[in-house]
Amino acid sequence: MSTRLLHIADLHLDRAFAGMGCQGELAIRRRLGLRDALRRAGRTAADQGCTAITIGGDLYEHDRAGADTATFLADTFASWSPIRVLIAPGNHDALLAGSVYSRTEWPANVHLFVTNEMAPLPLAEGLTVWGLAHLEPAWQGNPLAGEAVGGDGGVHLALFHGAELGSRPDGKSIHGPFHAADIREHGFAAALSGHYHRRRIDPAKALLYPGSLEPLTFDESEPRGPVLVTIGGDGSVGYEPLNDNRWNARTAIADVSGAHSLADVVDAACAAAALACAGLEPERTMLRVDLVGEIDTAVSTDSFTVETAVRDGSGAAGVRARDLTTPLLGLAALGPEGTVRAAFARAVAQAAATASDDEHRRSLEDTLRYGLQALGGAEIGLR
Ligand SMILES: [Mn+2]
Repeated sequence: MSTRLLHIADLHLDRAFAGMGCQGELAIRRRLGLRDALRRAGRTAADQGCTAITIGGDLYEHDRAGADTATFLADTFASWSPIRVLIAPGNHDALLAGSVYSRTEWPANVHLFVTNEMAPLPLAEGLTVWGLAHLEPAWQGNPLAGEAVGGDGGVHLALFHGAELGSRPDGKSIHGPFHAADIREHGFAAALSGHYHRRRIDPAKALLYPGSLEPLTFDESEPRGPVLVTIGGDGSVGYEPLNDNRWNARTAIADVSGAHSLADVVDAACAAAALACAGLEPERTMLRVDLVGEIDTAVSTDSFTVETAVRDGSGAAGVRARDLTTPLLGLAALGPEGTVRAAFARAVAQAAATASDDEHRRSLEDTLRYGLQALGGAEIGLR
């Protein structure tokens, strides 16, 4: 007899999406899209005959979630009954006094883990899910610090929000640090985790990160969706990723080397955007356009113009342009000897060549870039 669970994490309900450049209507559509993703997870769990949906934290964002989100969650979870809902709060939805978790009356099928040490919940014959909660956003405890479990036999799963230290992406915060080797060592057949937004299914280490259900930044590629976890009668654990995202995030690289005018820059950006969005529904696509290459400093790369043109050309719901170009510094680009422009460029370039450290050198490169743009009469957009 096997048991099925549907595992999700990092939904981030009520997210502002300001980091993706979303405002107004688009930000609202993205937030409604997160609610839709949760509802679809419930339908999937019912279709797949799941005993429970497990949520590995960051279900919502505490700073933005209010009474309406609480009601939405309580009603949605109640509609999933008799499927059980197991929740292990994370850093964005920490179990604080006055939080959505604390002040909501949850339906009987919801089980909230409320201590920052693993507590057991018997789920089925011979199957126990252990979970914990982040009680404050900055909690740095090790979720697997407690005693080993399972001395009495049976299958034991861990459900928590935490940062596996062997696979931490650059710059990702360390909330609830742990080592993958401790999962099995502590008697768990699997760790159903949350925190990293990229899907990671690692049967060898018994570690699962489902990733966020929809892309939350431009770097969050697809596919995305819940992961179906099947616990066999023999204690084996199987993982089946489901692809269910409705939104897409893409980055288009536009090489604008040799552009003579903003029109050339716009053309290159639109061509790259069309390639990157091929086959996607534009009205649910978030597109970042990176402008790269060496460009004459007299040519404007105005981001707002590029974004407007790309949005118009591709129909993408959201467009963000990044100027990653470097100034073209050939003699022809600097103009004739004896001009202020050439004298300025040579002086700064020489200083940059002999700069004592990287920070100073980068600062001089910015000086050169903005200075030449100003002398060339171009619109200067800060990067
Ligand atoms: Mn998260």
